[in-house]
Amino acid sequence: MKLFSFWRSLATYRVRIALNLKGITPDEVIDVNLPQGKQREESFRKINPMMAIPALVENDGTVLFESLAILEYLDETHPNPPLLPKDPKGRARVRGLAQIVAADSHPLIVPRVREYLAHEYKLDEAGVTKWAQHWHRAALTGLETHLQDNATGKHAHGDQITIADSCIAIQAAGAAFFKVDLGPFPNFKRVADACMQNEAFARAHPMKQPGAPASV
Ligand SMILES: N[C@@H](CCC(=O)N[C@@H](CS)C(=O)NCC(=O)O)C(=O)O
Repeated sequence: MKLFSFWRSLATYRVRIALNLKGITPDEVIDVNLPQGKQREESFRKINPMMAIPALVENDGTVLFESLAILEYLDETHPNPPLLPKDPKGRARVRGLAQIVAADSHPLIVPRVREYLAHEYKLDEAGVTKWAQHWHRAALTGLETHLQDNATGKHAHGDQITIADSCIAIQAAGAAFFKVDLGPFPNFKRVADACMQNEAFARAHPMKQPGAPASV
């Protein structure tokens, strides 16, 4: 198994968490340097035409793309520990929480969007950061309300770790990168902190990856 990764990639962080939880170690982790634009090179486009990481290449050569699809694939092929609840309503809630992060928030702050804002609309660094902070806070506001629900326990859905927790952990890492204060989001912060107590999450953190700087 090969994982295409970059230390700072939040979508890859989601996948690293699931791999660690499932006890899977990729045979190879291939660095795709996003600031250098390696994701746009022809060789990587053949792996993922969307020019984004993560991509996971199975031993038979099957290329898996889109982090949430990869998480569900890993959950189906390595059922223990399960990352989705058994009941349909619980599964829908967990997938919904995950998609607030992966579908509604994260796509607005990825490098290609920030670069487009800077190059096409001439936003300076402060303007791009303001954009990223705005969309972070929008997701955090929604998540905070959802996490006030009785269905939330130690983790996003009850006391078991689910794919929603991997998305909450990456949202918290993104908030730190973009200097978004989590003070107004105490339920979110509590769940994110609970994740970071888990070694699988802590080891997968961007700042623990090869190539990460000492601080951001
Ligand atoms: N929806 C995709 C998002 C993938 C994505 O945008 N990844 C970022 C890194 S976190 C990336 O590779 N960006 C490259 C770019 O924006 O140019 C997923 O969840 O896998």
